[in-house]
Amino acid sequence: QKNLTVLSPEQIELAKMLLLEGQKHLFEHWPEPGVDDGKKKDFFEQVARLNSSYPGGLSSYIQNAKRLLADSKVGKNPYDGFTPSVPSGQVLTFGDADFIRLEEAGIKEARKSAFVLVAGGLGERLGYKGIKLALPIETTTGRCFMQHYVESILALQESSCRLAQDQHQSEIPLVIMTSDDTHTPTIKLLESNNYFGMKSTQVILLKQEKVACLDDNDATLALDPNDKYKIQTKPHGHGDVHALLYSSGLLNKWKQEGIKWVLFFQDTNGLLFKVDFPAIPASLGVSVTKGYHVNSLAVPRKAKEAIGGITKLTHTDGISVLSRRSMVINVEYNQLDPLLRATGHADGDVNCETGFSPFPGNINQLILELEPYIEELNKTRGAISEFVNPKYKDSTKTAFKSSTRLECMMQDYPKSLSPSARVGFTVMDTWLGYAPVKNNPEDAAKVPKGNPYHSATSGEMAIYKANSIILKKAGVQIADPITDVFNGQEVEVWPRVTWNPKWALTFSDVKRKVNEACSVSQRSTLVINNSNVILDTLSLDGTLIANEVEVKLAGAVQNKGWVLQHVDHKDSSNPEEIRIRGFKIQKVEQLELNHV
Ligand code: GDU
Repeated sequence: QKNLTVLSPEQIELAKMLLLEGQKHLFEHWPEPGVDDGKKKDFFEQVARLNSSYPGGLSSYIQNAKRLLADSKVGKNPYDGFTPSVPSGQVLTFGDADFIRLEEAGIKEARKSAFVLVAGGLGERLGYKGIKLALPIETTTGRCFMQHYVESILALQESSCRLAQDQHQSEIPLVIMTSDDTHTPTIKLLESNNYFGMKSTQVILLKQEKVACLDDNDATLALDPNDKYKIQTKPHGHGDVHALLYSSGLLNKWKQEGIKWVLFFQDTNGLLFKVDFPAIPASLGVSVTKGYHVNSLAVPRKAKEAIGGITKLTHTDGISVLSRRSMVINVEYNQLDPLLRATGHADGDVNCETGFSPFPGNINQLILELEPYIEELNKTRGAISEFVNPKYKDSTKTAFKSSTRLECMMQDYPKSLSPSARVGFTVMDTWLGYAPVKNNPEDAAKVPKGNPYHSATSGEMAIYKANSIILKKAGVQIADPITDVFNGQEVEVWPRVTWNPKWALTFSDVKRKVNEACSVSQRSTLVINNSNVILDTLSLDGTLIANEVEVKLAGAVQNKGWVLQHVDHKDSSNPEEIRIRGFKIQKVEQLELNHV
């Protein structure tokens, strides 16, 4: 009470709210007024931040926490009463007539889209200290994920405006959601590289706040063990992106500017724009032609692979916490297997005759139609269905091993939609796969044989594989891959083919620039850095880097090339970004075409 005198009227309101919510322990230890007054003000500044960054404020957070903790204590399953089944969605077959049609529809529409990259996670699992956006997507060119994403969006913008004969040269906005862990290094990466060619005004950073930690089932807010004037906080998850977009006012601004689609993606999916053209233009084409309000991109998924499964959930009586009788939604990988076992599938999540789980894998690339998205957020303020995952001390479930917090995921957005919402998904070809960079070498090496490693090694090899297969589909003779083991992971090594998004964004672009009379040997490296490079009668056995603006690559090119050298991930003489992939490229000899 006495301490109230040092607080502003707003802070007094917050103090009253905390008392009402049973949080008086937060102040009980406070000394007399005059002692630590500055720290007390800092404490309330933090409370104000926690209050304003959560839809409904801190009191809603505490009430939601109490409810979810009570459910967790009694072991309530959020999917109780739901029966899972395999949903049907649009399957894309790379390069067929339907695919080309969708791709074109998507490219045209792309200039009316905004991209949102969630990049607030530090990626502790990867064992890399920096931000993941700064990691090389592949080490042949060393281009980082951020550069790749920005250049791809710029190339898409250019193609889209050209195809639609857009005189206004629309700019595709790029929003990046950061967190306290990633905000400053993300700005530094962008600024020190001149935003990789994008206008700085085209990039918008929204920082997510962490949420308060909880000490017990009564949702007692946890104090920071090192600072008794601070509430302990932890990340709330990528679901925050919806509330941040809502509160930023960007959605209405975009609507006025004629934007129709919002595309969400994650920090390390190298295949997303690089090669899996299906992922962006063709899936956008699916949204356009099918009129999907929500379109999730999916890939064939190995049973138990650490990506969520797209599942149709049907409720037996129509009354459910998810408020809908049936819905197509992501079921997280750790929940899918138990859900299947509990509903009569004795073996749980297993591969079917295709060699994959019948439940397609969610890659968390979502395409939302802007207008219905705004309507929904006007109702929910961006609040997303949450969950809590406390680690209990014992089976009485009365105490936690360490503090916990509520979490949310961006792909849970459809859970609050009405049954009339058009929610669909698009599955890509098997050969493209999905290659995020999430696991450190030791964990990746433990992944069951045949399942994807999700490591820096597999992420880089996937790029070469996909690029090689695309050239092959366009008619180039590409040598078969060899198998090699890096950091204990057996991978296919294809020719190291990379290109800048300016060179080709769609399969039609590739076909236009490739003549069938070309060949590339397995030990080769081919880097295409410019838009007017034509693969004419090239026969490559070595390394060729085409930087030239306009060149026809013809005839035989042979040299000692670039060689992959094994690196042990424990060998600290190499930088971390090399060690996590288990190889480095020894540049022995190459032909480089540089003249303009
Ligand atoms: N992220 C944030 N804020 C957070 C947590 C994460 O922005 O508080 C970002 C990360 O930077 C990353 C993305 O969200 O870009 C995804 O984070 P993780 O890689 O840690 O996600 P998970 O592997 O736990 O799982 C997610 C989905 C799964 C599946 C999988 C595919 O939840 O359903 O789609 O990605 O890679």
